[in-house]
Amino acid sequence: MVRLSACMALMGLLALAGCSGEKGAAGNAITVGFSQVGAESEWRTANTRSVKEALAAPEFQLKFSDGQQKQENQIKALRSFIAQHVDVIAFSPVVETGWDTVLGEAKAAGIPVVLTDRAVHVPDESLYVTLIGSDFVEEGRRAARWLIDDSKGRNGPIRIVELQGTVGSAPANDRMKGFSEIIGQDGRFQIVRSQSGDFTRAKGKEVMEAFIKAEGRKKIDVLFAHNDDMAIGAIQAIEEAGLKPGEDIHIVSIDGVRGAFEAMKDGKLNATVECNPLLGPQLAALIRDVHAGKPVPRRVVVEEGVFTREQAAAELPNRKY
Ligand code: GYE
Repeated sequence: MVRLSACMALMGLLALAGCSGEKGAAGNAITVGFSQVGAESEWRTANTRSVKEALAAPEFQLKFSDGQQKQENQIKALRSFIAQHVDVIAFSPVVETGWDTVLGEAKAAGIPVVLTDRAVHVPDESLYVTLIGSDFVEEGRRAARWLIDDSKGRNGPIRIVELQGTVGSAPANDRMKGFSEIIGQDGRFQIVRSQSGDFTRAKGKEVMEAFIKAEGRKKIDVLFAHNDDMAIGAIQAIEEAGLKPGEDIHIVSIDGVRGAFEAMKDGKLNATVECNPLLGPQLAALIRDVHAGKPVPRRVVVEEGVFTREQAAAELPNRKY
């Protein structure tokens, strides 16, 4: 009792974070190692902000690492989290494959792994506890359904170019899959070119320039971009080629970031499929439960919608990312 009150006096309100001193300054805080993909898009920076805000002191002690879109950096970060004996590892894997060894090491060290945003392919499902993130296949389907709706009364062939996300990443694989599943049911559509723009504006612009050049005099009717940033880069390329984005080439992308709403307001982007990056609070709740040994659902899906040019001006003030 005496010791407890002395400790509380010493630490003041921080006593809430615990007096054991077991984990140094962080007291009883849950230590979380978070390995982020990078800072490639508006989506990603909003996601990082949300995670950092939700996994804040005194309840959490966050060790944050930016992988700069390289798997080797993420593997190094995970190994360093294991060496530091963090309580929980949370991470957003840049690609789906190649994680078996390092996740095996986390398991051997008794550290639970929570996947956020992107999935992995591992032969042993026990290598992670849960995955919180969007349904990317459904997002691809939504983009395709919007396009079919937008193309009412139009004759084929409707020629589509596709800007894919990072090669081997869950959102690129799944969005491609969902989109072609729906498009494939309508004989008018043809995906004439498809290449990765790595989810960045700069690459989106570069690849779109190459598409326009390669297609020459053949008309590109539609651009499907796996994220808004690549679409925004591509819009520049389209304008520089003397064409009108949103009119000459109809554009649908995914994320629903502020930049996309602004482009829609200007009439240059036709639609965006929402992908919510604000996973922080739900992630914090999952980590709390995992740390407490409570059962958690194997998959937590985020709810999302689709927005068009017509809705952009009214929706913009409500957007949180
Ligand atoms: O769509 C893209 C980001 O994994 C859902 O990654 C995320 C994707 C998002 O770079 O903008």
